[in-house]
Parts: sequence; structure tokens; C-alpha cells
Amino acid sequence: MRVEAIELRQIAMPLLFPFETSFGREEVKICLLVRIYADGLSGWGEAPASAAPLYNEETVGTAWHVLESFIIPRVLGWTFHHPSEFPALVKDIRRHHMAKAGIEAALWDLFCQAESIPLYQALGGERRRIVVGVSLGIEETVDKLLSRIEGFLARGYRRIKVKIKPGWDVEVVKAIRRTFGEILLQVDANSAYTLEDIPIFEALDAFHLLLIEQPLAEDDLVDHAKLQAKLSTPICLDESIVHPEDARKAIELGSCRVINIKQARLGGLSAALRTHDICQERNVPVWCGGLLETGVGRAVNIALASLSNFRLPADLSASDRYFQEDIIEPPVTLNPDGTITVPTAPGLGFQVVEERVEKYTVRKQVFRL
Ligand code: OSB
Ligand code: MG
Repeated sequence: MRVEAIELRQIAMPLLFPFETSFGREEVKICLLVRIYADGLSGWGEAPASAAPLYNEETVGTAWHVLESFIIPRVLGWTFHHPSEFPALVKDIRRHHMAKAGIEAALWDLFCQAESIPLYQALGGERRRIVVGVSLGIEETVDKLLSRIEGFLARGYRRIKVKIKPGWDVEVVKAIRRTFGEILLQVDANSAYTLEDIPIFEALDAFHLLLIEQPLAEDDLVDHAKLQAKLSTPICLDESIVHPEDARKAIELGSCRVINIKQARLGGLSAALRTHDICQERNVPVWCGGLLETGVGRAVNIALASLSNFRLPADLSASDRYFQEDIIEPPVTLNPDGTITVPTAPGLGFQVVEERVEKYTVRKQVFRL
């Protein structure tokens, strides 16, 4: 296929309710959408960078800059046979993983449309339904969080993840266990702690959590190994794993027992597949994380989560967990059994609704040959 044009947009979509983590609070979903035109078809991808460099170092501004100045000039006019050829084209461009992931996703969508196959199949996925949970932010009061959890359990979500930070951790988990008993529960610290907080993690260890996500600094596999050695609860790494080789090293060092795969954080689907395989070879389970993606990014994540080593409930919720109105049709819905069905239509498997994308677009540019 030959790339003829690329449309880049920054969009802003109001979230149904604010999402607060140890690093900040989001009320509006801001990201870049990529649309690539080739051979009479077009494919969509999402670069889930945010307004500020708080989850990782990227922002919509850096992603736009790197795409416009360095990546798009190489992709325009480029001929490819398979989307897995893309990483080599940008190998020398350091990092900027979300920017790269947006392009790679659009190439997979194009390729799958041309082949008339669903994305999950092109990726080698097996599962047709994904068991999913919901990720809930920090609230003003514990009672408010408990009522949110109650609502999502009633809808059928099979696992609850709550964000923690110093001062919002052991007491919160204790209250959740007291109210809801032995539900599947996990916590995510987004790097808010240090080894000096070991007593907090020892206290959390008593609550049978599925896992503790990214407790320490994202660049510190050594301290995570020291912490993991003291805990029976598995540590799961998110921010620390930005390259498939990071997964190998973290496993070898004993820094974690579970890995969260976000294809955007890893630089695209090819890197995500490699990470999945590295973990599978070592019998380390993975699960699919999210970045509050729009329907475009979520469709990609759903397809990826159908691979066999995704063994824990995903941070993939229905469209109505995030938005009043998603940009895809049909919206992502939750089955009564707490799963999301993997679509079988070619490509992403959902229709992108152009009028809605247009409505939420705050910046747009088309690049042509
Ligand atoms: O750390 O997993 C995280 C959202 C934004 C930034 C970081 C994270 C998250 C989530 C959301 O937990 C998961 C979802 O998309 O539902
Ligand atoms: Mg996380």
C-alpha cells in the first residue's frame, strides 16, 4: 500500500466525570487522532498523549511536532506490505512512543481493511470476549468512591482498580474490602511512593489485592525488585515498561510478576506484540491497560487484548464509562457477564463517526505528497 495523505487532528472531548491520579486531574480527554489515506482506503489511529507531560514525557504538542517534522515526512509516499515494517522506518527517532503508536495503528487499520480481516485476527488474537474492569480515580471522599464502585459493580464490571497516593491508600482499600468483600481489586500508584513507604505496602499486602501497579519511580527497576521481594502481592509495572526489553529485564530482576501492556506507551502494536511474547515465554501474565482512549484507541486495545497471554481483566471499559458520546459506532458496550466482545468487522471493527470527530476537533492539518 502507498501512503497518499495523512490527516492530523487534536481533539478535546469532555469526560463524563473527572479522573484524578497521583499525578493530576483530567476533566477533558485531549489527544491526537491520525487518519492515513492509501489505495482508496483510510485508517485511523490515536496518539493518547495528554495536555501535560505528567503520565509520561509526551504531550499533544510534542507529538504533533515530532509527527509533523520527522515522522509524517517519512511516511508520506512510503509503500508498505505489512504494518510491522513501520517501526524500522522510525527506529532512529528516539522515544515519542505515543506519536509513533498513532501512526502504526492507522497502518494496521488500513492493512486489515485491504485484507478484509479484523484487527484481532491480524494480531494473532484468540479470545472473542475480553474480561474487563474499571479504573477509578481519587475522589474527594471515600464514600464518594464507594458509591462509584457500587455503581460499576452493579453494571457488571468484573474488577475494580483504584488510584492511590500517599494519604489515600490503606484506609481506602480497607473501606472497599469492608463494603464489598473479596471482589477482584487492585491499586495503581503511578509512581507516587519510594522505598521509605515499605510499611504502607506491607499493610496493603494483607488485603489480597490482585496486584499493586507502578508503586515506585518509572526508571527504577532495582527498587521495585527490592519491594517485590518483601511482598506476596504481585507488583505490576506500567510506566517502567516502555520497550519490550524492559519487560525482559524487569522479569529477570524480579521487579514485578505482572506487566501492564499499553501499546501506545510501548510505541505501537509491534512493540506490544513483542512484549506480550517475551512475557508469555517467561510465563508472566499481562493485561491490557488504557489511557482513557477514545473509541479509536480503545478499538485497538480491545483487539490486542484478545491475545492469549492477556490473562487478567483489562482497563477497557464501555464508552459510557468515559464519554457522553463516543466517536465510534456502535459504541463499546459491556456484556452482562462483564466482558467486551471483540468485533469481527474488518480493520478496527467499529465505524468512526466523522461528524463527531469534527465536532471535537480543535486543531487539524492535512499533509499530502
Ligand atoms: O496509569 O493506568 C494508568 C489513565 C490515564 C493515565 C494513566 C492511567 C490511566 C488509567 C485509565 O488507569 C484506564 C482506562 O483507560 O480506563
Ligand atoms: Mg497505571
